[in-house]
Amino acid sequence: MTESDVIQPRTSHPIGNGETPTTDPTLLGTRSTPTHALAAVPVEGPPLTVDGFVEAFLQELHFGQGVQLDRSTVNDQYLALARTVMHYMMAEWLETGRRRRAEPTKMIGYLSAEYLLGRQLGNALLATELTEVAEEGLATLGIDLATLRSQEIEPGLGNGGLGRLAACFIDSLAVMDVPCIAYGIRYEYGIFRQTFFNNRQLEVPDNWLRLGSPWEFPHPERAVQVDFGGHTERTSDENGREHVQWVPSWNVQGIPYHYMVPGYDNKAVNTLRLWSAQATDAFNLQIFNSGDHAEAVRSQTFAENISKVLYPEDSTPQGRELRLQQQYFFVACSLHDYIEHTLPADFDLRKLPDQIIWQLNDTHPVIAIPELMRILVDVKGFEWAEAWDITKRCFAYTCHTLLPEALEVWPVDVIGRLLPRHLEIIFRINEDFLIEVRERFPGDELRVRRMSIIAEHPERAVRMAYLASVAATKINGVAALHSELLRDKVLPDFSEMWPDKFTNVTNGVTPRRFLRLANPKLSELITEVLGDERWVTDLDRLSGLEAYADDASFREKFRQVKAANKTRLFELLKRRDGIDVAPDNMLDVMVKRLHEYKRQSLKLLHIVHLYESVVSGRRDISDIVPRTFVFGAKAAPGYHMAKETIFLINSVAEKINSDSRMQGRLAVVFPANYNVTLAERLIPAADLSEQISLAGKEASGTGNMKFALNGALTIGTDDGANVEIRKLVGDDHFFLFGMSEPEVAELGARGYVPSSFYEQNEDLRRAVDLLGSGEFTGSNRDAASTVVNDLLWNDRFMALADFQSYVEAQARVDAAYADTEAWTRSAILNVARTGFFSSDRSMRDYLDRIWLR
Ligand code: 26W
Repeated sequence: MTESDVIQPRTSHPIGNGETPTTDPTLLGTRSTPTHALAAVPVEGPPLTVDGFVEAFLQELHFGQGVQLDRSTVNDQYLALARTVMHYMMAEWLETGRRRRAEPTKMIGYLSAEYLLGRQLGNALLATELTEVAEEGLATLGIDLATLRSQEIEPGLGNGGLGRLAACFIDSLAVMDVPCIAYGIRYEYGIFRQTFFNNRQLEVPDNWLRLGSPWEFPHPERAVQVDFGGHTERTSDENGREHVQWVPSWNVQGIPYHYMVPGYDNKAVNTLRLWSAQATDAFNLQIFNSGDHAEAVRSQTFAENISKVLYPEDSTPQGRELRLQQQYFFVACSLHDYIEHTLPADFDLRKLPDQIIWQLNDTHPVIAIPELMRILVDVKGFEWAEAWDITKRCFAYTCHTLLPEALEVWPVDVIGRLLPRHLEIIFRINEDFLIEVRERFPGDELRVRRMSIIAEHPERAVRMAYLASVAATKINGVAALHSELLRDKVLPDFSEMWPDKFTNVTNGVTPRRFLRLANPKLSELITEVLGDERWVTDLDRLSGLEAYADDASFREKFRQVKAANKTRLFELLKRRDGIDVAPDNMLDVMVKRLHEYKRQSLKLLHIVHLYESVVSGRRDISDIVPRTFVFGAKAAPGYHMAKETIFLINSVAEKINSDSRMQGRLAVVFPANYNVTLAERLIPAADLSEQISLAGKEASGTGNMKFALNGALTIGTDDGANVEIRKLVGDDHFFLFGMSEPEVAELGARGYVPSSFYEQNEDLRRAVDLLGSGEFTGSNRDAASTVVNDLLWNDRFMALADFQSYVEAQARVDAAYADTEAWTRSAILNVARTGFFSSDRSMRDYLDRIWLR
């Protein structure tokens, strides 16, 4: 039974017996709600002084939280502090809105199903330049700012790279004062909290709202009704023109929650608008009046399920109907919000492409394309051709993957059941498109079949990436190599047809969160030598550090910063996970989602190889350069191989860490629940960054950028943005290993046989054998067999083929690390040469290559 079956049979038209389902007056009257006759009153935040701050804070505590200082909990204080800081941002938020309404320019509508925001308080304090004032002011009350900061539960409304990228991008747009509304879903439960039990991953629901959510403003009066299900009806008008009416069978409403997205030092604050699903009153009432109270409550739950939980799948869409409901839900709310509430009432929609560009963050919001067509044709009365001409200029599409299994495909019957009108529109778009293909390539029916938006096998399904490609003005990949492969291997037919649609924008990361906030000590050092803080919004200025790489006293200071960051991390790991970390080891870090293509198992093989070489007596422990290997990774709950890999890593860690022969010179730590908050502590402390995906599989990576910017050296393949990092920092300051993408393709074509690598490489054989022997898994061989057998007999991502090269590169790392001065020099050059990876630069590229074209 699907979710929609639950209510459909009982109440076929719960909102009004086939009438146009847009009649709920509480939902639609928002345009008349504001009383524009009133004059705006100037808004000013509290004074930027310690006294002013303390007064504002106490006001919030007393009148916002309703508690006296001596009775207040840490949570009361945190909430009051958050609200206080927001008062300082508020004037700028309101002013930004006023300014934008007064001089409307083209804006960005960023559509993303995920925003992995991380904690808000630190960033808000930074944006308002209140950090010191707050620290001092709170201290006068006997409150420690750091304690309040750690009270915040981060909103984990994303899975990994794609969601974090969205958060970095909206930060940069605010910093650059570019008008943008970012739209998404206010999941009640974000990415699950990971715990370990008997070395296995357990998932705990992430109830991030449970202690209150001070950063959001709900606007129930701006609710939007979203329809689902039902059928379509056709009528002809007096001119013989056909009109289609969608008669849906159920609906929900979307309540917008507004979040401020502050800039930096520029008085601009943008808006993030996340939608929460609720049952509509009409919907509830009808069932309630029929006397079935239990059913009324049940249907309410049903509606609210839509924004209940983030799907924890990363790269492997499950094709679940609820996921499509989520996608349509937030996209329909967002388009409606913009067209009906943001544009002036008399706006001429033919000019829509001059006013907005909708950026599709992967295929998750692609249903927006037929939705805009539906609005224009069915609701606003446009002719198809004109509507299509408008729609085509309103969307741009970013692809974030190369894995075929990550490309979303929706079965035709699922879309037909949930969104019958949209399915018709998709068919019509496809029909017209295929006519175009036939005109361009007469007689090439094979090509027509290849390019069709509708796949016929294994079942009839809509290829969302193709729909996006047909409609979008621009299609971009997220790193140079990725964009090339996207053009030539994933969408070759489309790039042949429309070469100009394809472009690249290499990803970036926000220097505010990932350098200035996460690494205050390095920031201070940078500011000291560059003379000012302009680098925070102009990251190319980091090149000014080049000269200091040769300055011995600067190198010493740089090392002190790294050492202090390690201490800070180790204190956290002790407190958070009870983990003890040897203070002087090289810190070798691999943090990212657990996925076969990212090859955590390759790193595990290297660790086991080192361990084996010591316990077998082939190497003396004193010859090992002391290292602590850190893993951080969540596995999708249904991803068996990934979960088995986590189990193996934990098992290996347990064994190695308790083996006194290692003398602490070889240690493996795997703190549970890697998230943005932990990343902010881990990355600044790292010496070595592991970016070891099989070439041609990681679209870009953004963790790689964060590490380099914080002065870690990278060991990596020629994949994703690693390619660009290596070019910029130079071969001498980057440890390259592994096959290149063409070599991978060639080996694949020849026929890859992993066991032949196993047989020919003694170190590899010994490592694999030890891993499979049960040595690490309580003599239970089977416990390791899923991963080990896969490596030996399948190894889709060629870990065994790259093993030798990886081990050799790791030996170069050891040698390089032994020369402290040279290592530090390389680390400094990594910082100095990676200013390019600011997300501010990415945003400029989007503006130049996509949004303002
Ligand atoms: C469940 C369906 C699904 C499919 C794909 C969910 C999520 C995805 C994303 C495309 C996964 C993702 O986060 N991709 C990452 O995007 C980053 C930002 O561009 C890149 O840096 C990473 O290389 C890419 O894996």
